[in-house]
Amino acid sequence: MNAPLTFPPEVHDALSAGRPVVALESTIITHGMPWPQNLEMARQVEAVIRDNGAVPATIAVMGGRIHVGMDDDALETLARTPSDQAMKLSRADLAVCLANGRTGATTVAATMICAHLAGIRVFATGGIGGVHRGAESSFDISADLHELAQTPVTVVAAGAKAILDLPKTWEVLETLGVPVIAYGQDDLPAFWSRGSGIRAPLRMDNAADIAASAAMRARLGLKGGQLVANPIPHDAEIPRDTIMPVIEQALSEAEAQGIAAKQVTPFLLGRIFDLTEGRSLRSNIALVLDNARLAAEIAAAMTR
Ligand code: PSU
Ligand code: MN
Repeated sequence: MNAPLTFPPEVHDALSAGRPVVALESTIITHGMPWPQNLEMARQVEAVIRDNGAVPATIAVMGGRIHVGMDDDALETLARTPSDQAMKLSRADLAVCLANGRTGATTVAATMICAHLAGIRVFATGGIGGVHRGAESSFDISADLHELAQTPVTVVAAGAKAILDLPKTWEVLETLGVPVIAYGQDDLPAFWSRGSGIRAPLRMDNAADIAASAAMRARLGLKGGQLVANPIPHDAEIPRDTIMPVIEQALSEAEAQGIAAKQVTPFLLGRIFDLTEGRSLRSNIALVLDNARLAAEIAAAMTR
């Protein structure tokens, strides 16, 4: 394979020396959070990974290349790019974006593909995409789920975003053979809230166990990755009773305005930000930072 990958020296050196590297996505920067908090989040997340002994590699497509790691200027340029000027890339459109020399931000699915091409085994984000409410008529199921089933990267997230139909999302992951591992508790987390009332199929309490199960999947020749569902830190949590009515309102506005396909998730996150006067964004940033810390620990355990 001869994929068009570009690495900053720090990432290149860490990968060749077998030191821990954590991949980060860029759709959360261009489509998931407003300027300038998106840039602050992107910088903080990289700092947390460094503080925990790993090298961060934020992934995006620019100038016909997959950038696996970006310097601060590139990060700022991407964070300032209006969401309608960056493609929101998944498996379906990654190659098109590269071939046409366009700018693209990678979702969970596309980031997993790029991380795997680069030899990175762990990736931290906020929440994965999943089965949208009403999927029984819209058929809107994120390609993130199928990517977890086929690309061997461990994804650390605060579960799936609570705007989704969480029970259906977990059912699909089970069908696809993806290990869904709650970290440090029995309940699956629900993004802004620590609990969901749904018991996790698997639970682990330390990074070494997560690293060992990824290694065992490889020994068994099993395709696909793992989802580590890490609950949001206590002090940043929004209780379910508080966030659910807000989600319901955002969902009904999306339906009334005919929002569909790739616009759904960014629209809902934006409305929930407005309706909570920014609280949802502060929580989202806090959970991403904690996921980055855990991902760095897992990456370190994988190199041992
Ligand atoms: N995590 C966040 N905010 C986000 C995302 C993740 O905290 O915006 C992005 C990821 O890139 C994920 C995407 O892959 O949302 C899901 O989009 P969709 O539902 O259209 O598949
Ligand atoms: Mn979708």
